[in-house]
Amino acid sequence: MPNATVCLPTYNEAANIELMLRALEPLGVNVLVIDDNSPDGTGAIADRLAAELDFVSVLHRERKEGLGPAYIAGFRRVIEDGAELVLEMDCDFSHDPADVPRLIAACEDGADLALGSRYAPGGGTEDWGRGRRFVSTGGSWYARTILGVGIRDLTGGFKCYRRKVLQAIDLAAIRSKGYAFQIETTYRTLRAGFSVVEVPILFADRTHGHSKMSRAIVLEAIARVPALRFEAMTGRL
Ligand SMILES: Nc1nc2c(ncn2[C@@H]2O[C@H](COP(=O)(O)OP(=O)(O)OP(=O)(O)O)[C@@H](O)[C@H]2O)c(=O)[nH]1
Ligand SMILES: [Mg+2]
Repeated sequence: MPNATVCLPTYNEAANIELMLRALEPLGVNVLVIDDNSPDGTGAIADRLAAELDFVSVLHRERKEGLGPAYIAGFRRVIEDGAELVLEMDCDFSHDPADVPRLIAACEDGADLALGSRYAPGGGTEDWGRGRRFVSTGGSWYARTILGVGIRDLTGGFKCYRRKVLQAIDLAAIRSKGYAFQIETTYRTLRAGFSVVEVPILFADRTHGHSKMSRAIVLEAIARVPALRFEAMTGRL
């Protein structure tokens, strides 16, 4: 088993954090919880669990700035601590902890970035209405077409990177905060010449807590995609 660390960003996940850490425990991974001072006390629960469980540590940040800055802070920490594989995962059980070993295996089989994919053959989403399915598949189609890449699930946030990828892409240059962060990191990985492999996953809806998705996050992604393409065309990315 390689040295693999799951970065787990949390904002108001008090109902999920303990269940998630217990579910990850048997997998042999390290976990870094990145909590943005959640008002519901998620950070304190994570601290209590970190004191009990060797594989858990916690990075506390002062305020909520979106997923992107939280992940970048987490990536820096786990790279410094020597992780060979770095995973991204939501703490709301939309991403099944049981799929973590499949993402790790894809990297061990040669992928530089393994992407949990809802839209690769064999993947899917659970009980989504037509509206939501349209927004999500439409969003991936929009990004794939404008960026000119073959990846089907560009907005997904269940990923496993080899260490060298995060060392090669310019983390300090990433400005995206919401879904756009997922698109941008995968695009930068492809542009840097690394191999990206989609691993089919079933995406479940959260049962506890609330989504942090907002209109601003969607608008950011719509605007960032052509901006990324432009930066690539003008040699800045
Ligand atoms: N540290 C930190 N974590 C965040 C922030 N925003 C969201 N998260 C976490 O990121 C993960 C994904 O966020 P969700 O609220 O599920 O948003 P989503 O998955 O994009 O939206 P849904 O599909 O509706 O669930 C969860 O673990 C959140 O707690 C943030 O600003 N800071
Ligand atoms: Mg979610």
